[in-house]
Amino acid sequence: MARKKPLVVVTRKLPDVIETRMRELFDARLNDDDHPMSQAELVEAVKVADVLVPTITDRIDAAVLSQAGESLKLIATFGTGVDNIDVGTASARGITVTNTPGVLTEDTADMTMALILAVPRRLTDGVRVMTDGSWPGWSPTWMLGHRISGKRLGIVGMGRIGQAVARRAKAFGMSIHYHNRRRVPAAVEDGLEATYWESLDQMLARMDVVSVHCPHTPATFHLLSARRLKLMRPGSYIVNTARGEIIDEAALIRQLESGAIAGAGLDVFEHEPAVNPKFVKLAAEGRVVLLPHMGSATIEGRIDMGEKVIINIRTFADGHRPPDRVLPSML
Ligand code: 8YV
Repeated sequence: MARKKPLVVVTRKLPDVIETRMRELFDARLNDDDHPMSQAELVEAVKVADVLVPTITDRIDAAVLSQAGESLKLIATFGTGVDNIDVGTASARGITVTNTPGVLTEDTADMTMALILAVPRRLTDGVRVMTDGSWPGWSPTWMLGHRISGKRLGIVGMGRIGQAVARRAKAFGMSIHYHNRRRVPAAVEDGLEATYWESLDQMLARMDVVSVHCPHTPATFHLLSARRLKLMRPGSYIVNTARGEIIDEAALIRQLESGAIAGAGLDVFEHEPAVNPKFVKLAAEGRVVLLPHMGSATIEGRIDMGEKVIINIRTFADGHRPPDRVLPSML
């Protein structure tokens, strides 16, 4: 007799090809209208599911997990970051957590590179004059930005995405510097001609562009604090495609408003989907470029993520250790 298919609750709409496969393989409960689930809906989901497939828009905290039914044994999140999940509590309740690392590295690095270029080269200023019809015609001293070639890029968090950004930035002529909990292997450092800074403070004080790529954990919350942002060089830029919570946003706004930091390229925010209106004002002035958390938003990436979720569920359901297990000790 065929084994009972696991009941898999997916909290948001996924690409059609993934949902079709999930329907074939699992007793899949999908979210056809893609509405973000309330905490009450999440509680209902964990009460009945064998597997929960959440995304970044779901807060799977201790309160939700305390309501989980006996059958919930796997949370296979659709995404790499797990800061929206209380992994410690899940693990204590015998619930395995998996994520989707690796498949969104290149897309996120591409978007980071776009932001590294966008602010110094005044991309949105240029787009604006073309769409509002205010282009006065070419002039040698008009719409001048700053060169990025020859500048120092400081990468905060040299994991997969940090390294992918470093490869791109090196090809654009930037010199690569990084701060990480652990120094990366010498072969990686040598290939990137990267300089390791044990002290984040010292690195920040010397960079032209700083780009954030560490995960958001209790240890990295406001890692770029008011004190650290003040260490940044006058005229420098900051880019964040990781998590909004890693930068003290109020302090960043102060530094941008005073002109101490020349500009910022931000894809992520502390209180998503809310965006501080001061950022919007700065964006209208061309001082910052804002994107709506779309670093990994490619159809190819989303399908790869979905396939990883399916592999994790299948492996787990077959009684094996899923490939992308996240342990509390990894955070
Ligand atoms: C995803 C991300 O879009 O994977 C991550 O950690 O930040 C994003 O690129 C999102 O998390 C999907 O849940």
